[in-house]
Amino acid sequence: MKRRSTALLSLAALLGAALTALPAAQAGADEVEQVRNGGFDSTTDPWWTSNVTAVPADGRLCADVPGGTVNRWDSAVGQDAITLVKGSSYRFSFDASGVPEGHVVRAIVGLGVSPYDTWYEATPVLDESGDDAYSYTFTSPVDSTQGQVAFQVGGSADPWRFCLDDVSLVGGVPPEVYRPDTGPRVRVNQVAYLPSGPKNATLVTDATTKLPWQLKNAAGTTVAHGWTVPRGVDVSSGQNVHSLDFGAYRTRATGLTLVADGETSRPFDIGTAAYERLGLDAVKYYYTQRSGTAIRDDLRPGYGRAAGHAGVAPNQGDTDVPCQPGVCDYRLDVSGGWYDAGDHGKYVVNGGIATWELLSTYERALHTRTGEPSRLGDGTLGLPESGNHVPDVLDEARWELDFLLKMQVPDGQPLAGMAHHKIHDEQWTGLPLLPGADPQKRELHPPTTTATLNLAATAAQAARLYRPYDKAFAARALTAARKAWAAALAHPDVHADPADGTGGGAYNDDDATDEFYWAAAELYLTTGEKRFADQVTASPLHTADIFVPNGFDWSRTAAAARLDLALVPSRLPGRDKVRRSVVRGADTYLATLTAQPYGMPYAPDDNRYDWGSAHQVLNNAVVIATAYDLTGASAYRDGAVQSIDYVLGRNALNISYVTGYGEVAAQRQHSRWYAHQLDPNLPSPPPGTLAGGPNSSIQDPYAQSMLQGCVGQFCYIDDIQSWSTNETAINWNAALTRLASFVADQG
Ligand code: 9MR
Repeated sequence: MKRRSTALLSLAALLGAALTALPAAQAGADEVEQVRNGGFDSTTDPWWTSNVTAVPADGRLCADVPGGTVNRWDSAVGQDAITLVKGSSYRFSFDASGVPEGHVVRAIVGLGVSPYDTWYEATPVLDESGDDAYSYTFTSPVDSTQGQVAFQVGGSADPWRFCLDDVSLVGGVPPEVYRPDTGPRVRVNQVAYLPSGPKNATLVTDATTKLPWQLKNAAGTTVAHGWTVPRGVDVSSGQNVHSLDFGAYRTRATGLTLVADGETSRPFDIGTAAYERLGLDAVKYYYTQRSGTAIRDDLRPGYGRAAGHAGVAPNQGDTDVPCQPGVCDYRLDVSGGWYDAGDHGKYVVNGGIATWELLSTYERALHTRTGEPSRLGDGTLGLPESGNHVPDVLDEARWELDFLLKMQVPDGQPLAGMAHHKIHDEQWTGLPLLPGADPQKRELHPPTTTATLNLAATAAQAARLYRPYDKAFAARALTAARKAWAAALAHPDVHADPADGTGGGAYNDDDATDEFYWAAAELYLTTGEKRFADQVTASPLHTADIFVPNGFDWSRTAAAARLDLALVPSRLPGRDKVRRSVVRGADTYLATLTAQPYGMPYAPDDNRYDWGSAHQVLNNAVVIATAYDLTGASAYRDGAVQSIDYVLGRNALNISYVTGYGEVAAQRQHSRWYAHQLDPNLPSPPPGTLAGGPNSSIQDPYAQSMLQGCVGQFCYIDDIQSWSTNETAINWNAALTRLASFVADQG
């Protein structure tokens, strides 16, 4: 505590004395200070310092922080042996200043021993005054006596002075109730409705009988009106809602609003331009996810960065990577590919489904009446390869395909032909951390059957799509696919360890039946060989109802096979039945959409929103869109187009889950390099980045502290710490790519 505040100190001491004399209930008996000597009055014990020089400074702790460090945790001040009680709420507060101003401190409460979990963190930007008090409330996700309060101050090029005072962590405080700001109760697609498409909105209201609505142009003049339809209590949100349909209005305009029940919606357009942009932005996302190459600032202003994991220190890889101890005794060059998400890991299973969905966006365009392959043609995405006479979407997918091929176990080694499941850091790293600055050791994890079949499926699909542009690559891909297929047949049950989740995600999946079906389908569609047709028709999944409420994703891949068998021309016996099965799946999703007052084709069992639910909504819509491609029936086109409304703002939180699209959009996705929320010098995610979206399991501590007891759609928070509700990921943007491309084609 600073000396100049002695008056305050004695008052506090007096109050403290008085409080102890009060009955427990009045005093807040459970409010207990966990920090020792947070006032630094005569000593800085028991605080420790790491790579800073502590200087006594008038009743505060000041620290000279050296310049030239990379990570926040490279310099720090902290205190260990903090006790925390799971489910208890804590107020974490301190005074802090920085000279020169503008530096940030990462203030954390976490585990004081390896693996140094972070349970709560805040990153304020400091000014010079030192009078700024910071205070936060959070709920502890754990019981621990090995907690730590620390102030990480590294990562600055230049030296600076950090001062700290009145550090406090008080347990037993009332929990802070988080109430999201959901804005006006009229919920719309905040971006655009297609002129000839469906136009629906949702009104949150206590009213149980119909209400009038007006559609207003930018000047405030009513251009259409009608009545809402009461829908009762919506299960996905717990709200009483009405829906309303203004599809009869078809005039292009910007800045429209809907008014009902005294509320005015956020503005939106009627037009097609936004979808042409979104169809491109969703794919442009992949360039800035690239590993192994410098990102050019001229191509993505504000996103230029040094190459990550290109064999240059402090990176340890990815050009020469060993296996985890005991897994293999060779090393592989697995450079390139895309970073999976907000981490620096690269996973064959997730890379596989993401690559498939990008390639299938292009392939769909080749074979359907509304498809326009030129939309993603050469020169459309602003890539280093633009101008090479290859469609840009194929150039982008190639970046990942080359990496996937490198993950195959070389000839002559045990399990030759299989694919390593993943490669990532030995330990989890903190945020922010640019890819080129990651100092962790990189390791290959054991080969698995599912990874091997992801490689077989995508390499086989690549063989047919790249043949017109690069015959040698197409041939190499097909050879690798055949080899992977044979290796998977020989090792059909080698699965990822669910406990292998340190330093990267586990992506465990102990059923490869769907991956076998998918790989057989891609190999058949490319080669036409009977043995693959037989494998397809013999799969138990070929006739199963695979269009389940949660939809398809990296772990449930049978739909990738079924959609391709339905769309890509072939002589498969019984192909009509395959096509009809997709239409039946679409009927189920359409029925869900119709029953949902928010109009999305997603109603998970028990209202348990899945990890990445925003992309599940989109993937279910992809099935509906495919039914339109197969039948030409407008109900499917309208259903698929309407589904995007939910993702762009027609939802309980009134938020667009796509960065840069909509008046209020997600913008703080969990990422180590789009970490603007933690470091003002870093960018936010690029426009067109999909957030994971509501996740009922709220696995991360931040979501747990804010969203306890959340209902369905409310299990989401736009904060960089919430990796279970708000990450960005290559498979999720692939779903956005495919649906946005379909919607653009319907303009
Ligand atoms: O999206 C994945 C989800 O389905 C899994 O349940 C979860 C746990 O394995 O992992 C999610 O994927 C994350 C991956 O493990 C690591 N990179 C970030 C991914 C998105 O959050």
